[in-house]
Amino acid sequence: MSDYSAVKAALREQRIETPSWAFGNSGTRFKVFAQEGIPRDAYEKIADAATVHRFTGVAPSVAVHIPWDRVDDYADLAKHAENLGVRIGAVNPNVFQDDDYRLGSVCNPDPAVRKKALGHLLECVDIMDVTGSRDLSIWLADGLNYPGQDSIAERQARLEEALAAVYERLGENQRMLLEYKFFEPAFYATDVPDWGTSYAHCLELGEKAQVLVDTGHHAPGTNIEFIVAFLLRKRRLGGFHFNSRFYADDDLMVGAADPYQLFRIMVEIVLGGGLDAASGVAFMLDQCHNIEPKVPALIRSVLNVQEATAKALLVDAGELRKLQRAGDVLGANAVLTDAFATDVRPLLAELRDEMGLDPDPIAAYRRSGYAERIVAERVGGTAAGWGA
Ligand code: LRH
Ligand code: MN
Ligand code: MN
Repeated sequence: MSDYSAVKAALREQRIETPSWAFGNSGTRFKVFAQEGIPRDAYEKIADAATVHRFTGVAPSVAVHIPWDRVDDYADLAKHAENLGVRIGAVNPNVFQDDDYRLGSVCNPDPAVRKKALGHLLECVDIMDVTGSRDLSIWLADGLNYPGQDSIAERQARLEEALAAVYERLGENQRMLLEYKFFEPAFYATDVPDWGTSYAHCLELGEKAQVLVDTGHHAPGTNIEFIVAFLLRKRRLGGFHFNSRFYADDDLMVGAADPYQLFRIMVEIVLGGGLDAASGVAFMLDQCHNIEPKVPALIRSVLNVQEATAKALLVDAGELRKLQRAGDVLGANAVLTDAFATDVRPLLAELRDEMGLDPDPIAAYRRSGYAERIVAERVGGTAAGWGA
């Protein structure tokens, strides 16, 4: 059995970033169910993110999505975050919602549209300069619906050109995370469909370009922990967008669909040194809470990541290696399944107590009156930006 104090020390250091858009209303293409108390602007989204941090103690940053979180003064927004005990994390450009992007953004056949998209990506780096953000988190909706619609190869060349221009613009302590997704909104071919494509572009660009793994962006049955182990070993795992899925990019709460998969991912992270701050792996959530209340859903998600991490930390790495070398298939497998079967909730409750937090963050949130207060104070919350 591992040393609990080391497990707790590692958990204390782990940081989980919340996404601003998860606090807004969202839905499917069939219906957005509006909730009460929804943030009306980026300031209120940050206040909700700060609330998640207040009860969990490990979520001190919030990712923003531009233009969903557009404000006049980003320095003021950053100051607001700081006043509430959090900071602005990754900046996510949005080059998928304008009419101009019907045929893509940086891969669009029209140079004028490509120029506009690149301009927005660069503008987001300007915002990072002001907010002190490290990561530009790029996801492109570019792709094709029909064979023959455009040249797959030429689109890769256009992509390369735009990414190189953004990379050039990055400051010394800034990175570019390139997220992939195998389909949707494009249904025939996506321009960054998988980790291999993202990795190849990142390799060409340089060390500040890293792959972002959104757990919902793979075909069913994909071994995500393999991808994680590979990228971590090659020092190209920039971070995660955690969520869970039953079918496609469902964006459900992380750990809800398959906690064993989340555990297996975290095992590779722990064994590969991905919890060390020096590894630079960013643990971010990317979820939509279509029918459940947002703030407690995000608290629950943070707890789910912590539970998976705690179980992964319980894996006895020395014993595992010994059994692996001895070819003890069942023994090695049991090291993992034993750790997964351990109830880590008492350990996490103890840790929270030591951190001056309530051992049960969800119950504490419910008692706090925050939910009632935002319902009373906020009228006319906005949609997160899509799905309406
Ligand atoms: C795309 C995606 C990407 C976007 C977010 C809203 O499916 O995962 O990260 O920025 O959803
Ligand atoms: Mn994502
Ligand atoms: Mn997604």
